[in-house]
Amino acid sequence: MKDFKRYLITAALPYANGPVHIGHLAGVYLPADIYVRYLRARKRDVKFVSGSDEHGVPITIRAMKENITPQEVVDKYHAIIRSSLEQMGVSFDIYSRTSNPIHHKTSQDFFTTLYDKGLFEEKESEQYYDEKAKTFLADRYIIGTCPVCGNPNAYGDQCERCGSSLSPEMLINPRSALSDATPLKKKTKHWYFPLQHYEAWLKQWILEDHKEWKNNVYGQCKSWLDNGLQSRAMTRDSNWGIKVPLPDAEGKVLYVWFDAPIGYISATKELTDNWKDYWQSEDSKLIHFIGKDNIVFHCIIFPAMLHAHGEFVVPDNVPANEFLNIEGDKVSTSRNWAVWVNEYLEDFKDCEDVLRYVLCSNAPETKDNDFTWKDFQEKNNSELASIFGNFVNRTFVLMHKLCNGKVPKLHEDVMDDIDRALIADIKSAKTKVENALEEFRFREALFEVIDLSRKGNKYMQEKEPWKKKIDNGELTVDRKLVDNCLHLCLQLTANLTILINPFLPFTAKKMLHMMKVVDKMLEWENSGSIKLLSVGYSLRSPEILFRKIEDKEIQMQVEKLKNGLVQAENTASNAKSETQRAESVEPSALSLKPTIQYDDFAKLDLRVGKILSAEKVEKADKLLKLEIDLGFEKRTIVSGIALHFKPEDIVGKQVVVVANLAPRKMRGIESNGMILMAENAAGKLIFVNPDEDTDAGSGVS
Ligand code: B3M
Ligand code: ZN
Repeated sequence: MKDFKRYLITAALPYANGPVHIGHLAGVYLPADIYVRYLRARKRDVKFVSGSDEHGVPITIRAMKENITPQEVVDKYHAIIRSSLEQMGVSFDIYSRTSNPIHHKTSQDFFTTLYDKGLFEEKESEQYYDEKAKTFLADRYIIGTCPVCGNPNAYGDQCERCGSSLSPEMLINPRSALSDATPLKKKTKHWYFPLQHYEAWLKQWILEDHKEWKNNVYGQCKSWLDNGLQSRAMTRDSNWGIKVPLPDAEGKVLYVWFDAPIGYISATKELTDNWKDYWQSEDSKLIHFIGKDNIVFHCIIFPAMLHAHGEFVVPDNVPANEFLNIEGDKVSTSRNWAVWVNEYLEDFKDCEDVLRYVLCSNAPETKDNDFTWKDFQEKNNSELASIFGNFVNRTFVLMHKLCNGKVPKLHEDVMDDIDRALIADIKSAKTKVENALEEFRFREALFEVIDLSRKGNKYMQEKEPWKKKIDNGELTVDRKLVDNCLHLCLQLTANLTILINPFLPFTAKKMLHMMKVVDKMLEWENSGSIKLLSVGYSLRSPEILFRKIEDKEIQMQVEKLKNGLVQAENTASNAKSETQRAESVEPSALSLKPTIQYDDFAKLDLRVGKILSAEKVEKADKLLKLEIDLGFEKRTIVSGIALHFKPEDIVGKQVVVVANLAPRKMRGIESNGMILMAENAAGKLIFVNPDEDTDAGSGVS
C-alpha cells in the first residue's frame, strides 16, 4: 500500500438553499468528521475542507420561492448551515463558500486552462427561452401538467407528486415559472467537455486501479462507464453564477457542477499557503465524502477535469453513502418530511452526541436506511445510557466509594484469567476499531467501541467489587481484588475515551474532565494501553454522560414531523408560497376566493352523515377509508385526515358531506364524496358538524 504523507478530506458542499437535515449529517458530514478526528488522533497531516455551494438553479429557485434575491438566499442559509454543522461538532479546518472572490478566480482560471488547451467543444443547441422574462429557462423553471398523474404543477425535470422523471417536452401546456409565458426554443452557444475522451483513462483508473472502492460507488461508476460517456455542457445561460471568462460569453456562467468541486481547491487555498502540498503532490491522499446522488460528479466528471488540467491529484477514494429515510418515507424538502439539524439542536439541548451516535450506528453505508424517533430514543436509553454511560458511571461511583476517589493499584499477584481477558479485549478493540475506520466501516467501528464498554459491564458484574469485605488501607485479598477491578475499569474508561472520541467528541471531553487528564491522552497510539491513569491520581466525581430521553419528547417530534407534512401539503394545494408557510397559517381575509353567485353555491348537495367505520389505507399514511351512513345509503369516502385522527376515535361522529361530488379513485379505492373540515391556525383539522345529533341524510344549506 502506498504511504501517504498528507490527507485532504472533503465533505460535499451543501447547496445554500435550505438548512441541512439529518440525512446530510448521516451521509456526509458525520462520517467525514469521524474519519478526520481519527486521522488527527493518529497525528496524520490532515486538512478537512467544505463550504456552501452558492450557485446554480437550486439557489435561484429558492430565491424565486422566497421572493428575495439569490444573494439574500445564500447569505441566509450559509449562516444557518455553518452554524448547524459547527454545533454538531463537525470540525472543518475551513468552511468556505463559493461566492468568495478567491473561488471565482480559481474556477475561472481552471476553465481558462482547459480552454487554452483546446479541450472544450463549442456547440450551438436549442434551449427553452422565456420571451417575456428575456431569459433561457433551466428545466426546473418550466412548469406544466404531468403526463403521468395529471399534477398541474410538475417541473420540467420531475413531477414531485408521482416522482416521474420528466423532460420539458413531456409536459402538457408547459409554462415559464418566471412569467407564465409559453416557453419557446431558441439557439444558444455553450462549451462542452467531451467526457468520452477520458473514458479509457477513467476505466483504468476506477475499474482496474480502484477495485477497493465501496460496492455502491464502484457499481455506479461501472454502469456509467459501460453505457459510454458523452460531452457535457460546462456553461449555462444565467445571470447567477461565475461568469464564463471569455470575451463572447455575455450572459453565460459556469455550470454549477463545474465550479462547485473546484470549491474544494479554493477552500484549501484560502486555508493555507501550502495548498499545493495537498493538491499537487503525489504523496497527498484526497478523499471525497458525499451522498450517492453526487457519485458521477465526484468519480467521473471532476476527476476527468482534474486529469485534463494536468496539475492535480485525483481522489484516492470516494466513500459515498446511500440515503437515510425518515420514519419509512423518503426525505423531501418540499413536503417538509425531514428532521432539520438546526431544529434538533433547539429541541435537544446538549444532545449533539446522541444524534451523532444514532446516525452513525444507523448510517446508510451500504443501502438506504431508516431513521425513526422511536429508534433514536431506544438507542440513547438502552445503548448509550445503559451500556456505555452506565459503565463509566459505575466505575467512577465505586472508585469514589471503595478507593477514596483515587486510582487504585494493580496487584499482579492476584490477577486472574478474567482480568487478563479484559486486558486482551482492550488491546484488540483498538485494532478492530482501527481496521474498520481505515476502510470507512463506521457503523462497525462504533459497534466495537460500545461492545468494549459492554465487556466492561460484564467484567464488573463478574467481579462484584461491592460485595467484597474491605477495611480501608489494609491489604487483604479482598482489598486487592477490589483494587484490581477498579484499576482495570478505570484504564478501560480511559481507553473508551480515546476510542469514542472520533464519534462522540463532546462525551470524550466530559470524560477527560472527569479523569482530570489533558487532550493529549486522546492520541490514538495511547489506546490499548492499561497504563493511562497513574496509581494514586485522584479523579473527579462522575457526571451523567447521557440523560434518558422521555416518551413525550419523542411523541412531540413525531407530531412535529407529521404536522410539518400536513402544512406543506395544504400549502402546495392552495398554491401558497413557501415563505407564507414558514410564517404562519393564520386565517386571512387576503386569501378569500373570488365572489360566486347563489346558483354556484346551490349546486352543492351537503348532507349530514355519520361515520360507521374508519380504517387506515395501506401505504398511504395520510388517508383514512371511511364508511359513512347518509340515511338513504352508505358511502365509502377516502379522506386525507389520518395524521389528525385515530380511526377508533372518530367512529360514531357526525360530519357534513359533499354528497354530489364526482367519484374519484384514491389508492385504488373509489371515494364518493368529501367530508368538510375546518383548519385552525396551528394547521390542525377539526370536523364541521351539526351542534346537535341530527338524522343522517339531513340536508345542509
Ligand atoms: N451542492 C449537491 C448537494 O448538495 C451539491 C454538492 C456539491 S459538492 C462539490 O447534494
Ligand atoms: Zn406526476
